[in-house]
Amino acid sequence: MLSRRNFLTAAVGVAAAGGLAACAKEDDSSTGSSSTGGAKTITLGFSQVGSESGWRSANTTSVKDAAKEAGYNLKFSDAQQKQENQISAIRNYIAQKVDVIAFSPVVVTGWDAVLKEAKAAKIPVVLTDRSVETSDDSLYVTLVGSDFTDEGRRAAKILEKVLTKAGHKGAVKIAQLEGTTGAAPAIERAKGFKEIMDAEHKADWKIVVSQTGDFTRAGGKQVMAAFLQSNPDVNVLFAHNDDMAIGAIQAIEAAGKKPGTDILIVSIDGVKDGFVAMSEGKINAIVECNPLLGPQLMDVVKKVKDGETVERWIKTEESDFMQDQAKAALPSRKY
Ligand code: GZL
Repeated sequence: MLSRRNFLTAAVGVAAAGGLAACAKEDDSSTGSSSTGGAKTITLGFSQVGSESGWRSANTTSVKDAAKEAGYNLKFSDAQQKQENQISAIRNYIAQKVDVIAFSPVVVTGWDAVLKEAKAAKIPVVLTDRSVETSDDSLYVTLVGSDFTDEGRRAAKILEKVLTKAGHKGAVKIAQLEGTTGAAPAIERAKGFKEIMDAEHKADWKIVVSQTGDFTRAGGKQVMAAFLQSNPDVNVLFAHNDDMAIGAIQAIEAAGKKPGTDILIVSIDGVKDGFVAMSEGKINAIVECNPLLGPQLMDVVKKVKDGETVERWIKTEESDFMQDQAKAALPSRKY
């Protein structure tokens, strides 16, 4: 039984969190029904980064569909790419005493305080998609998501194939469109790409300009236009996601250049519009980053709720695609 003071604190907490989180978009897609034959329905609190890209939209759909399929009571919030909205959403879920909290952290730092609150409330936390830096490994149970450093390595390796196929001669002058500043995929994709470049192409590859486009089409277009002004001799674009690459294509064409020919483009994600751009010859290769994490996440949530041991990192399966594979692959793409 809550004492009056505790009750008020909790009530204030919920009101405050609710008020703060009002800036975020919330929906409570409770399914009500239990899929476990009478056992208590699992309530999952999920804080999503935002809706910045085609990848994110596909990820959100996968999470919501999988929660419905599993018969979970899903509380979902869209943080609009603001960490403060994610923190208030997590506080909201703590106040509501959900069974498990899952979230895709918009950036890697700044989570210890709120994760300690979840730990104190004995609510397990599962990371999905992106990881965090934390001083205490016990603050989350597992990460369900991709190896972004390996995606960066794969991007460099497939660029080698693209350059060979294009018969490229001479210096490789790379523009890099980085993801959201401070986000795990941005940090790690850049790191993996640089690892291969430094080890195998020190003499002829150079990243001549690099800036964040925040994973959005508008960001990619705006920053690429600036790149073309400052570095007109750029002949390769490495984009951390398809949405920025698609925005950059608009800027490249506006500058009277041919994307995929004058400027070779390697991107990451593998959303449908990325495959369409490849089939049109405007993107040369894509490293897949699978957003369909919902089923794996719901499986882990049940195990965590039941106190089972789970792996610390549950990685997703992914492939890589060259331009000439795009047309054949398009009909079977799921996102
Ligand atoms: C990667 C994910 C990234 C995608 C972007 O797992 O976090 O965020 O690559 C998305 O498209 O915005």
